[in-house]
Amino acid sequence: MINRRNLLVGGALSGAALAVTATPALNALAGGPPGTPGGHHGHGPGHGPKPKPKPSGTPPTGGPFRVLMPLPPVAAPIRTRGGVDHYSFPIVQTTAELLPGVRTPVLSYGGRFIGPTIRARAGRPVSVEYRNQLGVPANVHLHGGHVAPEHDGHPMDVIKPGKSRVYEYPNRQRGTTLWYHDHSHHTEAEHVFRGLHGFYLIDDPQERHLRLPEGQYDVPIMLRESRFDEKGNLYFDPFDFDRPVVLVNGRSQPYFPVAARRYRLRLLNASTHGTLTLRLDGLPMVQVGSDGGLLPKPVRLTELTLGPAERADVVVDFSKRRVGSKVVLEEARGPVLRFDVTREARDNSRVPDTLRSLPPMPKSTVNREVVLSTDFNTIESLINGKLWDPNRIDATIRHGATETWRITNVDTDFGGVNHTFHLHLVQFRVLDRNGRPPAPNERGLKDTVFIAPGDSVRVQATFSGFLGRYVYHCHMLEHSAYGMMAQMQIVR
Ligand SMILES: [Cu+2]
Repeated sequence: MINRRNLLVGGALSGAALAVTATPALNALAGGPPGTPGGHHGHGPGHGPKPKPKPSGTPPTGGPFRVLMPLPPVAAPIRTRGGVDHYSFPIVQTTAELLPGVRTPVLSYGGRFIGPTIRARAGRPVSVEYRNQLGVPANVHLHGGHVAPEHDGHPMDVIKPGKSRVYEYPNRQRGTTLWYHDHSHHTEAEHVFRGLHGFYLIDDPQERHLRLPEGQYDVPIMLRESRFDEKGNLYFDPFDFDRPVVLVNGRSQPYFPVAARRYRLRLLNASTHGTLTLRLDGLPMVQVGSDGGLLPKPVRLTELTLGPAERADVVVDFSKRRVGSKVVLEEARGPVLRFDVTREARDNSRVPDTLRSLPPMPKSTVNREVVLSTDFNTIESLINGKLWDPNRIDATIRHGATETWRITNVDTDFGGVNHTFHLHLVQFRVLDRNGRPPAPNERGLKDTVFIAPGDSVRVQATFSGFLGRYVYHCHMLEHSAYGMMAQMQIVR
């Protein structure tokens, strides 16, 4: 693991030239990848190296529903000056109790497996200093944030060991559930897997009149797949596609006491690879928000699928169950979280029939095609047939232009490879999926969209606010690490 990690980091440090050829080089150096880079059921072309053995033995998860689901603490600004809230966190290796009684080595923002939650307010800027105390480069991307390129955590723009860096976030966007995570090229998947992630919530005073549940009834929940060895260490292999443990706010199968009333649950899939499909024991999940904030109208769901990096704010009314009831959130892998209805409580919240109107979409002046594919011979992940090259601009976009992008996943071989497409800088609208209108819960603003094998999804966005270079990529971070990333330049 250490060797592979050093090699991965070496790749990032060697910069541009290596980045183009890094994937095969890296594979050879690392002893080769076991199998295909994305198929849940795929077996690859058959001539690849043997799979790396997975840890044998059972990790000490402690059994279901024995530990409380923690809430990642909300950070307090270290100072507030000129209407800007300033924060400062180390990026540091530490241990965390992910499994009961076990200290697992993790990477962290601010000393916690799930970094401190930043609660920002729409229109009020935030600045965060990160001090890199790891022995390797790292950085920070505010996922879904509308920020200047120098503050976006470009994959080649890293914080060197021992250095620090201030990121500025203007928060000129509507209220929503964002998150922050590492984006250092070649190491992003492992860094995020080992804990470089946290919530960044934007509260919007304009939304208070809606009376959605708030305060202690507004609960961020980070779900993410993991694999542990029998000692309780996190086991990372970029070609591990069926990680069995879903951590919920950093715990395996926790419980969470709730009152018999409405809650707003901010669900985030922070997995580096896995898609999550969730059901709540027959209780409806009323989705009110997605990546870019509130949906136009609430959407009642019995099942919710979240690709990596997608968010869904859902309102659940636990008054539908008697005090003493238990309500289990199930993922396709099994039960992941139990809500225990423990008490009555007053409830002045509601879910209005309309939540907001989205800004009108100007006419698109440019159409682009984005094809996501995997080369099963070289195990390279590609956009429009090309590997990531930080010295290449793949799309030059005029500032203020509205464009329509059609993203197609052509990976239907070997059982199919899922992808999730993420555009930096903007929130987009999903126009259609395979020529049909998007699902009701994809009709808000989004920054990440799930693209199943064979799917073709058209999205529309207006590229304004900042000039400069941003990336777009697959948010299965094992794929972006292996080349499925490209670059746009916003020009005057
Ligand atoms: Cu992908």
